[in-house]
Amino acid sequence: MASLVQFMDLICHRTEDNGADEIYLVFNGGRVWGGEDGEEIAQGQTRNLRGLVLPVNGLSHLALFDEDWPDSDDALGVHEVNESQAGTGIRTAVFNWDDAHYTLTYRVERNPFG
Ligand SMILES: [Ca+2]
Ligand SMILES: [Ca+2]
Repeated sequence: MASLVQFMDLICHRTEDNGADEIYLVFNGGRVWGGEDGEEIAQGQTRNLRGLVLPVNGLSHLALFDEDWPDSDDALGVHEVNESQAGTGIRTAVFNWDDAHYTLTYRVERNPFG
């Protein structure tokens, strides 16, 4: 049975760049938030991701990146989301590679539509 992951608050505790980052979120290999150029975010800022709800079948992978140009983008961390987490309440993904520090809260629920 499939579950749904609902994302909540993405908090930037520390950026990877000097100044603002341009971040985007990748779920199972596809970019799902942040757009082509990334979402500009500074230390101490929060983004509301509650509009982002995605299906989770088995084990899924979430990754946060900082867009850089002309350098290649920086991976800031990966996190596993599992459909078996359904109904276990609010969880926190931590992305802290490259001296960056972001947290993203989310919850997994059983898909009411099957
Ligand atoms: Ca960077
Ligand atoms: Ca950047």
